[in-house]
Order: sequence, then structure tokens, then C-alpha cells
Amino acid sequence: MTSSNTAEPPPTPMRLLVFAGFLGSGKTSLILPLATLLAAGGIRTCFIVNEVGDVGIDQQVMRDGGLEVYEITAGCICCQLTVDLVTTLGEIETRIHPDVVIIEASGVATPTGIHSALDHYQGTPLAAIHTVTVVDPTRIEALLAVMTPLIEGQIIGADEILITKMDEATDDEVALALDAVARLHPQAPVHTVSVHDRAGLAPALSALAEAVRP
Ligand SMILES: Nc1nc2c(ncn2[C@@H]2O[C@H](COP(=O)(O)OP(=O)(O)OP(=O)(O)O)[C@@H](O)[C@H]2O)c(=O)[nH]1
Ligand SMILES: [Mg+2]
Repeated sequence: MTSSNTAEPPPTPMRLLVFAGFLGSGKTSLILPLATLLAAGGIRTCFIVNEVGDVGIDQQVMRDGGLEVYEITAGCICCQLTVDLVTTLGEIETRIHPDVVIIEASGVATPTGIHSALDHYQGTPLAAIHTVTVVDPTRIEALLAVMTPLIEGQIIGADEILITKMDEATDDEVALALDAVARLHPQAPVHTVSVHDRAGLAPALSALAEAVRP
């Protein structure tokens, strides 16, 4: 017999951590250690990855690490595949109800587009949507020159910015990336990181984990 004292509390609403950033900027490389950190803290996490073209090999690495992975392919979730995104989230909520869903957007998605897509989500209202944009300082000058609205939009729409590949970037490239972020989104918290410097990366990952802590 059950009583109201022993009834299971309703599950807490899901929290979303959205990773934006141009193709090859370093999103997956950062999500891997973040997912490990969340798992170590007992935070149940699912991962949705949106690849516009071929499916990469990264998903197998994620699965090998025990992460539940959902793939959305052959289009971008912020424009053509809005329905796929909300349907996948609904399936995740029903089947798994994790604490956190990490979404790796395609390299051509903008935070605004993803947030508009998420407005169509019909499940339990999401407790938080935290959006991180990953900036590759070694390429930002060229990308800002030729893909200005996309790259600017990815920075402007973020809650937090990770400038990555610090081990590879020159001082001038880092300065240019910092200037661009300061110009476009002066209020955004900015972390400069490298996936090859785990100690230096730890505070940035902790800040992201904190943003979606249940
Ligand atoms: N030197 C260096 N290379 C990095 C770093 N982070 C990522 N990379 C490399 O950059 C390339 C792209 O990294 P990914 O993590 O796959 O980037 P992504 O944004 O997920 O790429 P897509 O999903 O294809 O858009 C890979 O060759 C990584 O090894 C870093 O901090 N330093
Ligand atoms: Mg990736």
C-alpha cells in the first residue's frame, strides 16, 4: 500500500545546455569532458547532436562513455528540423527524463534559431536553457569576414562564450577573438580554454555544470 508520504516526488523539469559554434570550432571536444563531469556529480545527462552532413565518429565515443546519444541529421535544427528537435526532446523526456540535455547544434545554427525552435516544445516546461558559443580564435577573423551575420549571431545569442584552442592560437588571434566578443556581447562571461589543458578547463566546465544544476 502506498501513502502520500512514500509517493515518488515528480521529476524535476529538464535543463538544456546548448552548444553553438561554427563547424570544427571544438564543441564536441568540450562536451566530452563536460559530460564526464556531470556524470561524476550524479547528474543524469542525454546528448542530442545535430550534424548537417555525415554523422561523425564522436557519437561512439560518447556512447562508450555511457551517455545516451540522439542524432538529428540531414539538416539544421534551428531551421529545417525544428520538428525533429522538439520530437526528440519529447522522446527523451518520456523515456529517460534526465536532469540535463546537452544539445550540440550544427555549425550553421544560431542560438536565436534554436531558442525559437524550442518555443514549440510541448513537454513539461524546461527549467533552464543555457547557451554556450564556442569560438575558435584561429579562424574567427576569416569567418567574421565572410560569414558575418552567422558568426556575429552565434556570439550575440550566447549566455556564455568559450574561446577554445588556446594551445594553438597566437596572442594576436586570441586578442582579436576577445575584442570581437567584447564588441558584440560585452555582458557575456568569457572563458579562454584548451581541451589539452584540463586544469585550466576545469573552472569553465564547472561554470557550465553550475548553470544547469538541478
Ligand atoms: N589544438 C586544439 N585542437 C582542438 C581543441 N579543441 C578541439 N580541437 C580540434 O579541433 C577539431 C574540431 O573539434 P570538434 O570538437 O570535433 O569540433 P566541433 O565543433 O564539434 O566540430 P563539428 O561538430 O564538425 O562542427 C578536432 O580536430 C579537434 O581535435 C583545442 O582546445 N586545442
Ligand atoms: Mg562536433
